[in-house]
Amino acid sequence: VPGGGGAAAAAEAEVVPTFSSLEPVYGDGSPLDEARLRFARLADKFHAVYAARPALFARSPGRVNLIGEHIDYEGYSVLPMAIRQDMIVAIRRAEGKEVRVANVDDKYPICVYPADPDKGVYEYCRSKGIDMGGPVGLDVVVDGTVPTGSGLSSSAAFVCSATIAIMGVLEKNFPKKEVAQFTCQSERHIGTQSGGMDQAISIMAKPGFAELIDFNPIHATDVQLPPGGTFVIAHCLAESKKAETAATNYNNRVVECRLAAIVLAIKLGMETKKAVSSVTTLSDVEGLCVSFAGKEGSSDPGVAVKKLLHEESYTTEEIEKITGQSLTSVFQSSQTSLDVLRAAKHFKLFQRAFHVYSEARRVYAFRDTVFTEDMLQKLGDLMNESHYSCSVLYECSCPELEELVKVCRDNGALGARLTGAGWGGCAVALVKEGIVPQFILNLKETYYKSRIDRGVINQKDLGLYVFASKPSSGAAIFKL
Ligand code: NG1
Ligand code: MG
Repeated sequence: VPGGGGAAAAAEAEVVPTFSSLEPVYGDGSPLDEARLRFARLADKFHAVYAARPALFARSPGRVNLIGEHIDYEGYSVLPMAIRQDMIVAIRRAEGKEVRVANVDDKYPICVYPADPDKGVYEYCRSKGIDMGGPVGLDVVVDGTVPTGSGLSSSAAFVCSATIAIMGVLEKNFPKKEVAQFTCQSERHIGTQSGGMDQAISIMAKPGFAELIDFNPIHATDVQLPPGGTFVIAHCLAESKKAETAATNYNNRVVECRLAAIVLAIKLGMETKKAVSSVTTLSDVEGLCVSFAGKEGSSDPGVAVKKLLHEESYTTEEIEKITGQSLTSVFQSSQTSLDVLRAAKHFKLFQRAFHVYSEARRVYAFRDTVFTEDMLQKLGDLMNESHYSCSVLYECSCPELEELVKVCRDNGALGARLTGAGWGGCAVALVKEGIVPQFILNLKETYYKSRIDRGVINQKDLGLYVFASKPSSGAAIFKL
């Protein structure tokens, strides 16, 4: 479009916004008074701990992924939306070279760390040749409302709000997509081989929209949500400890997907050495799979998976015969992958690859579902198919999530699925607007009541674990 290039380029260069009041972020129907109180409490705590006013505040939201699970790290687009629950941060530059972090909730003690000039904003600036001087000391207080270990990305809310707060103190700002990229790398320092969905949506979200997030390069496209439907988020109350279980759960799947991609590449005629050295994700071999499927009159890469991989688990020996070298040498540059190999007995290449290719297609089907009579049911069906695939092929569900998803469907949800990494955490259900209050009441009765009776959670906290959510806005800095 003539002249459109300018607007597109401007959107690409858009930096993290700075606001002088809370309205632009919290004025979207969420109670502004509550937000004001929260920020006031944060500033009070800051004053109590450091005897000073913070220089500025920052905020970044959690997210719920509507569809597209465990495919971001395979290079495929996903469809999350930001939620109201977030992390807010108060910060100022301090004397010395220490970072002190307190929480409004006294249950978290103050932590003190040396300022690390090798990570986060510093790492990014060095890669760009931007002179940052040495690391600076920081005083910080945080307040988070995203439940942890819930698949709602409390982690991205934490990493992104902290990062932009530090950017604010250092008086630096960068295009949102760059921030999304380097906050993703920052989070990998805890040892998970994460994709970039969570940081991308936390930084780039717009109120009122879900976003289709593409990778390589990161790009967000607004997606209008269906009229008449509401997404209800419900926690199954099993907490997923992602960092602790990385070698058998999350990182294990990343390794299995890479192995599936390498084996497919070799079976599709790529030279063995080249496959091992150049193929890292299933999206790398999609083109080969689609050409193969073409001969069968299909365009579905899943056809190649069905024909070329077997359903029984692969042993290390069998894969090494195909790759012509030991798996420890294939993954030698990645300690977290070597940890996976040590913990794994076998590899389910067929199931993982089939999930990834089919889930990638469901994301586009979800986005392309047109607003007709039966649209909500079609979206619900896609969510149900996604859950089945996560549960049976990707095996990232758990008994509590299975029970909760069933309870959602039994109580009228058009579709329900686990969301986020899984192995605990939340489900998301698509519910007709008119029945939302009754639906939530029913969930409380059928799923949560017995757990309150058993003391798993407190009655007064129930609102934290089951709620309807509208798409919230993305990260922002506040100079109030
Ligand atoms: P959770 O566990 O919900 O934060 C993780 C990954 C995502 C994505 C999903 C599964 C991190 C930080 N995030 O999300 O990138 O792969 O699992 O779709 O590890
Ligand atoms: Mg996370």
